[in-house]
Amino acid sequence: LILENDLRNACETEQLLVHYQPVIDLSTGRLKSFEALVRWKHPDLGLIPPGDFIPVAERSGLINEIGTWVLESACEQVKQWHYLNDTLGLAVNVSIRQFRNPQFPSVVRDVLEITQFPPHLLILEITESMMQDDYESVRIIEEIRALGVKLAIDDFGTGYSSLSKLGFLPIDYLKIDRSFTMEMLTHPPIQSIVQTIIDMGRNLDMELIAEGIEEEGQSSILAECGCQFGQGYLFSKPLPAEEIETAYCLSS
Ligand code: G
Ligand code: G
Ligand code: MN
Ligand code: NA
Repeated sequence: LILENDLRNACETEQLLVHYQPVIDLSTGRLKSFEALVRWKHPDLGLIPPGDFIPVAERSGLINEIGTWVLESACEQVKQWHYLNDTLGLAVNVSIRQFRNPQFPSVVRDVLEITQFPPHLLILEITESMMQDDYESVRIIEEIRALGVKLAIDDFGTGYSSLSKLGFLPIDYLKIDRSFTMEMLTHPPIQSIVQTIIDMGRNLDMELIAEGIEEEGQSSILAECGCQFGQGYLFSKPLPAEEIETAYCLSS
């Protein structure tokens, strides 16, 4: 059982760290970007996955502090890697409580300024349920876009939202949820749905990223269907920065 106080202590004693999962161009095999994924290195329990503590962070409001820390750490890290590859993008997950914080656009602006991270290489991942077309959401999205930062819809196809919102909100990337990737080879109707998501995204000038690619066959069929980018264990699991540097020759 994870308690708010343990998590607060983890933030203060620097027990959080960021792992990075590469995103690959499926047609060329080129490295496009990294997704930052937070972990908690607990002194007794070992590495705790975000699914076990992000909900606690959301309930307690600590997610604002944790989210800002992840954003700044990851921008700082990838900025270092830009000395060797200055086209590398960075995707950071944003939870609803961060996104709905009226201060959020200025937090992002401050982090970009402090780290000197190029805004057009930063992708903020939100989920379908956060895409509301109320005045406040539209304002936040427009302020973020005005900074030059990109937006992605994470886990696309699994949440509850009406498709019409995609036509009103300026979104750059759709991330196809890994449940589709995993079943598309064995269930023909799932492959049809994936093709439809890809076609819709492309018709709306969005770029597609498939998640959870574990097999070569999934990668090639996604590329054939017109999905440009992908991530998953076939390429790499999320790794600590030092291991990324070795695997992708990013240490100077
Ligand atoms: O890496 P892993 O599969 O355990 O991640 C599980 C989930 O935790 C992911 O779906 C991701 O959305 C979420 N997550 C990972 N890192 C962060 C983060 O820095 N902030 C938020 N809000 N969610 C994260
Ligand atoms: O919700 P979000 O897409 O941010 O979650 C990403 C999560 O998916 C991470 O926790 C990561 O560890 C996990 N993940 C990444 N690639 C794969 C994969 O190929 N297979 C499985 N099962 N999980 C993956
Ligand atoms: Mn994500
Ligand atoms: Na996802």
